[in-house]
Amino acid sequence: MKIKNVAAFQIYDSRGFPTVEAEVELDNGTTGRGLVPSGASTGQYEALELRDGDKARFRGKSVFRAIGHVNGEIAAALRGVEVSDQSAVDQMLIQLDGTANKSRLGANAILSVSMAVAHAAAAEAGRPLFEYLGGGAGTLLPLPEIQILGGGAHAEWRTDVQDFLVIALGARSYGETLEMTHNVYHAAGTIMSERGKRFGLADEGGFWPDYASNEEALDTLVQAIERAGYQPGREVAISLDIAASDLYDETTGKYRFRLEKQEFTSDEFADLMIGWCRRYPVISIEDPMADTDWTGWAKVCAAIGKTVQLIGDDLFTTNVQRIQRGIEAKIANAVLIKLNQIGTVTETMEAIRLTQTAGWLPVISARSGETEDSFISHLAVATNAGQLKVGSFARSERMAKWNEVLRIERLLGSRARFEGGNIYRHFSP
Ligand code: 2PG
Ligand code: MG
Repeated sequence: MKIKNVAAFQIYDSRGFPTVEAEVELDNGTTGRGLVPSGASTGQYEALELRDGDKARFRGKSVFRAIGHVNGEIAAALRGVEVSDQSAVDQMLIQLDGTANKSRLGANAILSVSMAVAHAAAAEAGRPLFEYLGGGAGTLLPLPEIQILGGGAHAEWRTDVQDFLVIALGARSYGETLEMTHNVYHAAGTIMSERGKRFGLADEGGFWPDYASNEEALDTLVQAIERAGYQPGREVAISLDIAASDLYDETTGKYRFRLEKQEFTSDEFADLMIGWCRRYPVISIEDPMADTDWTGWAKVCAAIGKTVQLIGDDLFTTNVQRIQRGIEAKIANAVLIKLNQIGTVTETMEAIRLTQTAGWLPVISARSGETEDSFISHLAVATNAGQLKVGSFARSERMAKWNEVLRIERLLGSRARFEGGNIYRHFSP
C-alpha cells in the first residue's frame, strides 16, 4: 500500500516540553502515528533534535521548524512510496537530510515519520507492531530494568548518580518481575518516608531523594529489596546508570560529584565504580565512565566485564559505527538502544542486530521525556532483545510501556518466551 500523505503536529512530552507527532496516511485510509521522545542527559554523539530556539515561545523548545520539514520536504518525498519497505523509506529520509547527524531536517522530524510509517504498515498488514517489525520471529518477553530512585539531570542533581534501578533476577515470568518491582518500589518509598528522605518523584517516576551521598541511596536500595522480602543480588539485583558524561570535565579530565563535593581522576573514578559493583549487589552498570574516556571504560571492563553487565549509552548513542569500535576495543558488553539517538527505525534495528551478533546484550530504552507511544515495548519483543528500560514503576508514560508488554504476552499466548535473569548466564560472579 502506498503512502498518500504525511503530516506533523506539535504535541507535549511527559515533562510538558514540545515534541513532534507525525501521522502517515495510506491510499486506503489506514493511518499510523509516531511520537518522538526526548532526553535530558543527552550524549554529544546523538543525532540532532531540532528545536526552534525562540526564547519567546516554549523557552526555546518549540519544534515548529522540524514540523515544517515533515509537512514540506518529507511529505513531498514520501507520497506514493510503498509503506511496507521500512528500510527504503528510512534510506530516503537519511538521504533527503544529507547530514551525518540528521541536523538539517532534525532527527525528531525524521524519527516521527519513520515510526509512523512502521505503525501504518503494521496496521495495514493487520498485525501487531511487534509481529510486523520482527517478521514473526520476536517471541522473547524482556526482563525489565526499573528505576526506584531518580537523580542527576532528572532530579536537579539531588544525587550525582542518575538512575538507581532494580532487576528482578528471580522472577519466573514477565508478570512476576512487575510484582517484585512493585514490592521493592513501595518498600523504598516507605523507608524513605520513615526517615524523612522522600521528596517527591523525579522525571522518570522514581523517588526524588534527599540524601547526603550516593551511597546512602545505594544502601536504601539494598534495604528496600530486603524489606520487600527478597535476597539482594539473587532475587532482586541493583542496576545503576551513572550517566558519567554529565560528571566529566573534558578540559581537566576529572569527574566531579556535586553533592559530595569530590573530584576524581579517571583512574580513581573507575576504582570507585568497580568498588561499588563489588560491594553492592550490582548486576548491571551503565555509563560508569564518560563517552570520551575510553581508557577509563577499558579499565572498568577489564576489572568487572566478566561479572557485571556494562552498558554503553552516551558512549555508543545507538550508532553502529561507534558500537563496532566499542566491540573491537572490548570496552563494554551491552548497548543501550534509543530510537531518537540515531533517528530511524531501520538504523535502530541494525544497532540491535550488531550488538547481538557480537554476543553483547542490547537494552531497549525509553527517554526521560516520554510520550504515550509504546513503540519500544514492541521493538524489544520484535528483536528478542531480552531487556527493557523505561524509568520507574509509576506515571502513565512509563506504565504504558510495561502494560503494553503484558498485552503482547497475551497476544503471543503459548509462543511467549521469558528468560529472566538467565539472560546474564554468561556473567559469573
Ligand atoms: C538514560 C536516559 C533514561 P535521558 O540516560 O539512560 O534514563 O536518560 O533520556 O535523559 O538521556
Ligand atoms: Mg543512560
